[in-house]
Amino acid sequence: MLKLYTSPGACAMACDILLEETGVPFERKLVEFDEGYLDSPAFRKLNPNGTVPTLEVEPGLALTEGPAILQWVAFQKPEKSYFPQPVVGGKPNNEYFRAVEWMNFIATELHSRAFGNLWGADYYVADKKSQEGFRNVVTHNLHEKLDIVNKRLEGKTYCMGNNFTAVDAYLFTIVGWAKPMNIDLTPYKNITAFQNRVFERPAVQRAMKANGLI
Ligand SMILES: N[C@@H](CCC(=O)N[C@@H](CS)C(=O)NCC(=O)O)C(=O)O
Repeated sequence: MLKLYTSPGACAMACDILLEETGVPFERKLVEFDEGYLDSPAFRKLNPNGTVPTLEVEPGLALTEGPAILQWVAFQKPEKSYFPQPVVGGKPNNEYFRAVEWMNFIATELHSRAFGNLWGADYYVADKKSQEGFRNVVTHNLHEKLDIVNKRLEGKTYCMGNNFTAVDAYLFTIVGWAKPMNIDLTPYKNITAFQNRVFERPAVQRAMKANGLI
């Protein structure tokens, strides 16, 4: 059986949500960052980066990196179109590249450069006073990116249109970090409407419950 290594509230929640959506049976291994599990030799053998999400797709063979895992999970149920097909009629499918574009934007601009730097400010910047300046710059950048996302969601039910996809699972998870980071999302009406819409999905609530988040 598939085994998802995840941690409550982490970026891996996106994979948890999508696995719940697909209905593919999987085992969930919840780990806490401070328990040392991710540094254990056994886990590092699976994922040398020592991060979640990690998806063991067969004994001893693991996939790492959220966007890759999300696409792998989506293609378990191609009929549900959780991710567009890369090639249609022998030609590159523009919708696929639009979805990849979203995934890359979320991974780099929102997940890593914005929220990742906010979470890690104490780690990246040693001096307390400089940390404040760093946080201000990162927060300013985050708001610019949220504005872009808000505009891209205008008139849409989900990121790719009417169909819920892996992109939505990822975006929902990452913008969900606004609350613990005290980032006010109320000016971003399309983002908050999107959050409410995604939260209504039973699979999302199952995943959040299993992680003790609701
Ligand atoms: N580039 C990786 C980043 C994964 C990552 O940084 N995960 C965090 C949780 S959101 C983690 O496992 N951190 C481990 C730790 O802080 O010890 C991906 O997209 O999957």
